[in-house]
Amino acid sequence: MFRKKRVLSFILACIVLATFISCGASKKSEVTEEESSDLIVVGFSQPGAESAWRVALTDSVKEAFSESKGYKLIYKDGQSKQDNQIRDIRTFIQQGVDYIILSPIVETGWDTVLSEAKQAGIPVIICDRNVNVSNEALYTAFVGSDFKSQGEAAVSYLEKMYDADGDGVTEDLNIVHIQGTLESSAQLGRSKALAKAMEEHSNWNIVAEDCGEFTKAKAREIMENTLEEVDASDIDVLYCENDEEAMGAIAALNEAGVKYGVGSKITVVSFDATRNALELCMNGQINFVVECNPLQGPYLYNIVNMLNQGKTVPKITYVDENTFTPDELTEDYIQNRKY
Ligand code: GYE
Repeated sequence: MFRKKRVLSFILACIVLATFISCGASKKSEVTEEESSDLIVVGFSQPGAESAWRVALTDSVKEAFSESKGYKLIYKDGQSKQDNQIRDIRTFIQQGVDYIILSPIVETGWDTVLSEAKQAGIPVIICDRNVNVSNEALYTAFVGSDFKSQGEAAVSYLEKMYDADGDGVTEDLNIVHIQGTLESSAQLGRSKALAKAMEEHSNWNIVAEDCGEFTKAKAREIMENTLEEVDASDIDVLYCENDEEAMGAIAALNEAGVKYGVGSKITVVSFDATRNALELCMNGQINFVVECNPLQGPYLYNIVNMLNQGKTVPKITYVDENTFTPDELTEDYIQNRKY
């Protein structure tokens, strides 16, 4: 009887202890996730996963803020909606993260949520695309690309290519323009450069213009529709605002049996310089690719690290970027590329 009682109280004690441990454990994991631990917590809000480029950006940021370096990264995908990104930032604020990294889907509409982060004392670093806010003090720093320069690089390639005698007067050009997500910095900058060139060259014409959302599927659809309305033999240039769009448009041209690229009438230009697009460029299917560097993790890491040490950080950091023509590319280079 006595033994039975002792066994019973031992079992009871075990249950109490197990409950205590499990409660403690779940509480602890909540705290490490949301508030404190030795790790510095960074919330990263991405607009989506629409392109290989964006996947490369996500991987680069995850790699930079690893636990082995003392960071905990909380990653959120906004599923291509600004409202979701705003909700994700509010969640980060509630969780009391130490830093927020925001890659904004579009430029405007961030004032309120950025003010909330500022009030909570959480530094926000904008990455990839930029924001257009009433007060620049709403964010700490920007790391990303100069999209207008990227557009200008594409335009100046076209200007040189179609001005064989170098007198500044180019041939007449009919351009198909497939835009990226409207109102995103990447679209605005790349479109702005083309629009400026249109003003300068009265013989440049846009024969079709539509938004491909930076996706292959949408761009393919746009190109298919364009080929129904415009005679392929009238098209000189295909200006795609990212590689996915170039690949989608090329798929439509292939399907329709239309020739393009080096040695053909249609010149294709694209932005990003992902491995697949560079492969197409090396084979002459894309004439010119403007690089957009998604390997921004190390740049962001430096900024956060400096802030941790109480140092002042530069307000704007542009990442290193390049341009490519087929003759500059080798299989080795492409295969060793990170994205
Ligand atoms: O060009 C495109 C991506 O914002 C720079 O977004 C980025 C753009 C990039 O989906 O592929």
